[in-house]
Amino acid sequence: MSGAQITLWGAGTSRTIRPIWVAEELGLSYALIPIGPRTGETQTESYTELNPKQKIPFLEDGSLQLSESVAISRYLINRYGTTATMAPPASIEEQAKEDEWLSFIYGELDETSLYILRRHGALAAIYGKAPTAITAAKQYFQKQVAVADMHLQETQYLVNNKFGVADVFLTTCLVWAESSGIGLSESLKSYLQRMLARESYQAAKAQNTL
Ligand SMILES: N[C@@H](CCC(=O)N[C@@H](CS)C(=O)NCC(=O)O)C(=O)O
Repeated sequence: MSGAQITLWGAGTSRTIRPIWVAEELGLSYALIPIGPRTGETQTESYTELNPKQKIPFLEDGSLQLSESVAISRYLINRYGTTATMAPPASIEEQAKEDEWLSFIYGELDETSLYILRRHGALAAIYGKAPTAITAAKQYFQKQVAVADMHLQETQYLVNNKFGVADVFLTTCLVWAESSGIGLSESLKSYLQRMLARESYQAAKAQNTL
């Protein structure tokens, strides 16, 4: 979309789709610069000046420059969210439960399980082969995700029974898990179906291509 003051950098990964999905849920106008990982595009001088981490996703909104999929997604909701779209947590308790789920999903599912699988599976040429780490990471994912599975037996969404940023993160991890050959329970599959059927997810998926 043109004329937007929000610029999102990065496409093609489970992490880049998160802020794109949130922007779509919020109905925001944004410009997407679809640079990809390991294409050299995160290593250029101009991008490194913006984000010395040389990673995607990255956001510019006016004078604000922000990295990290969690921080960007939350920022968009805090700044632009409404009760009609995705509202910021309504109480300290709701914020605390969202923090709990997000920390768990990002720490245990994304970084400790799925990213280890990726580093030592698809990216083994860069990070080294480690078959034991792969097996352990798959088992670890299954054990950890069971907690979300149990919780979702009682509620449609992770926090306060309404769609929120924790659902964006869990969904993207479940898609990533399935594409890494990790089988999901029937109940997680049906949660995933519901999330993937959201119009904004479909719009984000179409945008998140290189
Ligand atoms: N903690 C970061 C991780 C970002 C990250 O590692 N992104 C990868 C792609 S998923 C990347 O940019 N890699 C850079 C490269 O390999 O060129 C976040 O959640 O945003």
